[in-house]
Amino acid sequence: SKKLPVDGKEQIQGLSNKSSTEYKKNYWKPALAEKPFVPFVPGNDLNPNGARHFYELVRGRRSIRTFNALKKPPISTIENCIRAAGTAPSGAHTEPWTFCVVEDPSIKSAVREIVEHEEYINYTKRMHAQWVADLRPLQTNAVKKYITDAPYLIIILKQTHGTTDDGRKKQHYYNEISTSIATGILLCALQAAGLCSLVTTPLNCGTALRRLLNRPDNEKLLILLAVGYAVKNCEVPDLVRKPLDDIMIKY
Ligand code: IYR
Repeated sequence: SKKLPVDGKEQIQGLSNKSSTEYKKNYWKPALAEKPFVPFVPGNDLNPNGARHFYELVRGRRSIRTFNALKKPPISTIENCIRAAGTAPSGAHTEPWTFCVVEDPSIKSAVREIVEHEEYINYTKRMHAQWVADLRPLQTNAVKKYITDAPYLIIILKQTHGTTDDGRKKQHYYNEISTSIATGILLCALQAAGLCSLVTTPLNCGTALRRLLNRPDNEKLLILLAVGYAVKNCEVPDLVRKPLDDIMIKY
């Protein structure tokens, strides 16, 4: 149904006695290698308590805003959590994510400066009064001490496109959904490792953070995660989660 580009017609001259389906198959090369399937190896098929244990683990996750600046988890733990995130499913297996792990204090300070500058404008001008009111129970504001206190920042970028091995533009389908799923897995892995996190989506900071981190412009800021341990007397909002009956509908 799709027309071949003009230069594509030239490339398939030699195939002109074959069917048009055959032309297209030869012109529209997939970004992934076309290889024979391999046997599926089931991961964890005999664990009747697995889901309950997993729920017990993840229900303890809370976003915290006061990090212990003196207690730093090993980088190997962060690496394993990001390995876990990298197992996420993605559109056409494009793996359209980049996880920038920042521990350098001077880069953290620069991130904080960018975010606090924009958040001040967000809170005072860009966000609707209703939005600001809705955040009051969470006691957030434009001061972002957690950015310099947290031992690690994981700045998660979605790649809007990539490059194939032979130098063509590679489409990254559903890059935002794919990267968000990977982030969900990352949050679970951090929880499993006993670490605390804060998910933030700094409004209007994308370009400045991308430039600070020297990333190309096909990579767009999705989420800034602060990661580490809570301070000793850390407090969190008294939130209640929806019960199962409110989130699950059986048919
Ligand atoms: N990005 C701002 C505001 C903010 C927005 C939402 I929605 C939150 O759940 C929390 C904060 C900030 O980080 O303060």
